[in-house]
Amino acid sequence: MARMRIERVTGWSIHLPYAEGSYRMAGDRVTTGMDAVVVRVVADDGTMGIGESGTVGVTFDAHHAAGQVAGVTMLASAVLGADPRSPQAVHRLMNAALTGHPYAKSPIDIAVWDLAARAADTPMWKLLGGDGAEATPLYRPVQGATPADAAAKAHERLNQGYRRLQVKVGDDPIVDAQRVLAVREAVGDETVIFADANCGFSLSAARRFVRELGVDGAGVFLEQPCATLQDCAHLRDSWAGPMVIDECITSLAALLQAYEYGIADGVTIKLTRVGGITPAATIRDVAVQLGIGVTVEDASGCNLADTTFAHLNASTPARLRTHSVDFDSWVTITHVDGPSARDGSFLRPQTDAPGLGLTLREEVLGDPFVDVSV
Ligand code: 0XW
Ligand code: MG
Repeated sequence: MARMRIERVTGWSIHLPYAEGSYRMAGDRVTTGMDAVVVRVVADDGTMGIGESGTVGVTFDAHHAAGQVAGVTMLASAVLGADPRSPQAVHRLMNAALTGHPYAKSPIDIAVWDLAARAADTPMWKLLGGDGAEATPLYRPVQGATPADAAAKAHERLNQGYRRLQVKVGDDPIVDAQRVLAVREAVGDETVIFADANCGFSLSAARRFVRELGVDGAGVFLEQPCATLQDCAHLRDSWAGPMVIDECITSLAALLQAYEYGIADGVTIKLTRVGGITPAATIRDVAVQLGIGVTVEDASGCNLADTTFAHLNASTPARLRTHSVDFDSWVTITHVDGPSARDGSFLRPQTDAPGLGLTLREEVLGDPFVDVSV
């Protein structure tokens, strides 16, 4: 087989403003948009791949947008000349060039996977081991200062077509519980509710919160109640319901630790947090072997990111595929051409085109911050 090599790497950064103006997580972490980095990798035969990865501000994950730009600039040169048909080999090259900094590796890794799938003339879900272009349910966060606000927002989300809600909690445990109960009352028992504290509760506040929910816990999934796996594990004494770990899933070792503690009923794997598709697929595959429900998503992006989630989740066995996010509905900018990954209340790979099946709108992205070639 003739050798193929990466001949050019280009990177852009873009700010994606929210259509709804702002987004709030526990602890008054308010953002008005998300920052993303978009990478295009081109091989010597002209085959290209694209990837998007970003953050929802510096107070969510250990991820700094300026650091991502610096890291991608450095790694772009490191991967020149590598064969993109082995994304794992390219990822090893990046690890040899730079320790840590998964957020710098992620957009390059995603672009290399897209290129590899295009070179293999296959949609990405197939390269990742999926059974078909299967659908993943969507969820959407619900915020609101008061229980009545939250209930009204929940109705709005249902009207927007979402059937799964992520109610933001993690501040005052009593008010938060009242908000969750108001949403449950408003949407009925059929709607899946995740109560996501985004690490915001101390252990004692989390204990108070679950007590206020009542004996049946309002039928909710509790997402990342406390900041550490240890505190989430201590909460097990007071919470027998399902627990989902998000922010703490930084690596395969973290997944195994969460499993060991008995708190990983579900996990959320964020591509940028772990370093792209290569590590995410390993963590996902181990989670599946352990019988853990899996969400693959990220902290930022538009339709390029959503389409990546659609393919990753489509390649997760249906019985353990949880839900994912459609950032394209959150933001006012689209920097790719191609079909939306959103299909009503689901995400789904939309074409049989190889790779992710999308192309960049360079006129929206503007000038690149890095553009290197051999
Ligand atoms: C809902 N999200 C995907 C959006 C933000 O990036 C954080 C994340 C979450 O689970 O909180
Ligand atoms: Mg979360």
